[in-house]
Amino acid sequence: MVETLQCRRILTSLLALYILFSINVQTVMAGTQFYDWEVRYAYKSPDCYKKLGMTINGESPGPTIYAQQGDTVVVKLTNSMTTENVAVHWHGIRQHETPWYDGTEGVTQCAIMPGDTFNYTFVVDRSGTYLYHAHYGLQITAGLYGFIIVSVPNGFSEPFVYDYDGSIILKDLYHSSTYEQATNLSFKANSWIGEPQSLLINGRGRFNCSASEVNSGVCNATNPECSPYFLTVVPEKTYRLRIGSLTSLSALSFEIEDHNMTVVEADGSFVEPFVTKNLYINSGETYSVLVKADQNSSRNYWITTNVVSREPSTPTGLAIFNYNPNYHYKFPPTEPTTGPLWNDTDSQLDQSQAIKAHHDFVQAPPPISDRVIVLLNTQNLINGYPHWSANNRSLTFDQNPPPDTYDIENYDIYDVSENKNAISSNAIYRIGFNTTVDIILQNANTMKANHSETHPWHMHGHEFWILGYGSGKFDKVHDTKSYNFINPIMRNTVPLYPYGWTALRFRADNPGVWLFHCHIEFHFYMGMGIVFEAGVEKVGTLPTSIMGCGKTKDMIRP
Ligand SMILES: *[C@@H]1O[C@H](CO)[C@@H](O)[C@H](O)[C@H]1NC(C)=O
Ligand SMILES: *[C@@H]1O[C@H](CO)[C@@H](O)[C@H](O)[C@H]1NC(C)=O
Ligand SMILES: *[C@@H]1O[C@H](CO)[C@@H](O)[C@H](O)[C@H]1NC(C)=O
Ligand SMILES: *[C@@H]1O[C@H](CO)[C@@H](O)[C@H](O)[C@H]1NC(C)=O
Ligand SMILES: *[C@@H]1O[C@H](CO)[C@@H](O)[C@H](O)[C@H]1NC(C)=O
Ligand SMILES: *[C@@H]1O[C@H](CO)[C@@H](O)[C@H](O)[C@H]1NC(C)=O
Ligand SMILES: *[C@@H]1O[C@H](CO)[C@@H](O)[C@H](O)[C@H]1NC(C)=O
Ligand SMILES: *[C@@H]1O[C@H](CO)[C@@H](O)[C@H](O)[C@H]1NC(C)=O
Ligand SMILES: *[C@@H]1O[C@H](CO)[C@@H](O)[C@H](O)[C@H]1NC(C)=O
Ligand SMILES: *[C@@H]1O[C@H](CO)[C@@H](O)[C@H](O)[C@H]1NC(C)=O
Ligand SMILES: [Cu+2]
Repeated sequence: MVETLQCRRILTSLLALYILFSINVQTVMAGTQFYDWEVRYAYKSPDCYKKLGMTINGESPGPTIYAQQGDTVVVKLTNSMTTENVAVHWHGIRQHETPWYDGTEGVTQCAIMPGDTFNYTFVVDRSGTYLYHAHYGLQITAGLYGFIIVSVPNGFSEPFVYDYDGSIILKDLYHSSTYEQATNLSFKANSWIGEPQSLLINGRGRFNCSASEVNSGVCNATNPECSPYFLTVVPEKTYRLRIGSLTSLSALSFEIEDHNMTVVEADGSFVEPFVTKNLYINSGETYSVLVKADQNSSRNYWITTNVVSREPSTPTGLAIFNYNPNYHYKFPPTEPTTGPLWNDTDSQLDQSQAIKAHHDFVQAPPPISDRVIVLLNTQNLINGYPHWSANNRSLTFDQNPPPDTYDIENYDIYDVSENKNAISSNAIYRIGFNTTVDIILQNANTMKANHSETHPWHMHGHEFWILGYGSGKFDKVHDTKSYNFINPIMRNTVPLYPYGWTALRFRADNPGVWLFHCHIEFHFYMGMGIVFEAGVEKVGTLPTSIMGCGKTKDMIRP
């Protein structure tokens, strides 16, 4: 035992030395932001309905990480859940030189076991609005999520001005346990878990409880945990609202009654500003919008969020845009909006296409790519159970490598019968280091007739240029001519719309092994993702902390 502890201590200091020497002098001189987190389950009533939720230091959403560009963030994470492992991903942080701290269980690290402490140490090399969340099982659904906000370096001006900064994180909430959901998704042939019960704005929602739920004490509408979020504003001031979504399933529309929003940032990139009444936001996306508090300040206004892309059965999520601090609990006099038509895909596509790089911050993409990977997105069966696949391969820890393409000529993306079965695969694509890769995401029918779903794809370790979107089957002769090489935005998450295609380009310049996956947690759980490997020979010595667990392992470490 003593030996084991000593062994651990030595390894810990080696790790510390390694970190010290692997970070350049300039970043050591920048600040270090230290966070001490304890992850455990606690009873929570986010929408008045009491259930177990996964918390960080007792909170869900967890504490916001604040840092300045160039800072080192250290998160000392202790797993105090008694029967569950955990791993946390820093969504949008590229992890240059620290690919092992990406937090993707099974890809970049072994999970953190109950009782263990793991230090995540990484540099935030770019300002912007980012997220963090669990990357193990269905733990986003269980409640482990929050913001990372990285401010610009001293002396740098962003291409927009505002008086105050605020943040809003969106979530969908299920009352059933994630164990029940996972069991049904894995082992029941015809059991989809359905739509969420509530939409949460900054962790707060309101469920319309039944009398028996009230009587049994499981639901209490006067619990302060589920009082709506009030964003208190000063008249005539401009607010930068950072909006992020970590929904498990739902694509959302977000709006503020009688107030337009100017979109200025997306996933850390500055956007050529445009005005909108409602913001569409998919899981894994972040935006900054500017909102001026310029309406009649003798009343309050609804902040609302609604499900889009899937036929909704979840009530509107509500918060309050509050002009008068003395009216703290005053609700608006109007009925909240139910948002845009859920199936108006064209207006969602229009908004995606309106998101261009700010003219002063365009980074030109490489003019040609070295490789094109076409990924057909389908829903299939494997051994009778539903899965999601890319090119007929569903991600598991199998040894089968995946293909770069599929039978493009003959595949009918509208036909349900073509995608009955898939096979599992490790889905690892080996990419030449620093080569340029195009990915064409091609959507298709699900296992239901005349039905195709939206999938927001998220890439770890990189941003990519979004070259274009289109509907129907991608045509490599005509559609490549419509690519935007003038001012494409660089993002880490991009939607693929029903029966459509999305084209993106990235440079594989970050040595490591990185996930690229649908950010709908249930879809990823059902295999919708692939893995890129590039330049692993440049990664260097891996810290021992990422490699498994157990006393035997400790004893045989060098
Ligand atoms: C994590 O970092 C803290 C503070 O730097 C240190 O005290 C602790 O020993 C580290 N724990 C592990 C498991 O590396
Ligand atoms: C899981 O399946 C069981 C049995 O079909 C059903 O009663 C239950 O509601 C399902 N749970 C969820 C979360 O879908
Ligand atoms: C809540 O549910 C009850 C029935 O259980 C219904 O009468 C009532 O209109 C609902 N309230 C809201 C705000 O939807
Ligand atoms: C509901 O919550 C309020 C506020 O916490 C509390 O005063 C009240 O006793 C609770 N009601 C029930 C039935 O538990
Ligand atoms: C929002 O923008 C639209 C279109 O530019 C405009 O017609 C409308 O008056 C604006 N609304 C407010 C409240 O500023
Ligand atoms: C603002 O609203 C109040 C209350 O509805 C109303 O009395 C007042 O006339 C309004 N002011 C303006 C400028 O519209
Ligand atoms: C959109 O959905 C509604 C039902 O919610 C339906 O009536 C309408 O026909 C649908 N529109 C399209 C274009 O599919
Ligand atoms: C997918 O894989 C299964 C199992 O190998 C095979 O039967 C099926 O034809 C494949 N489908 C496509 C579209 O390639
Ligand atoms: C990757 O390629 C680009 C363009 O050729 C070059 O500017 C850059 O230095 C290369 N990066 C690395 C890490 O080799
Ligand atoms: C469903 O899709 C089939 C095949 O593409 C098409 O022939 C049919 O008209 C569609 N049905 C409806 C109701 O849209
Ligand atoms: Cu998906």
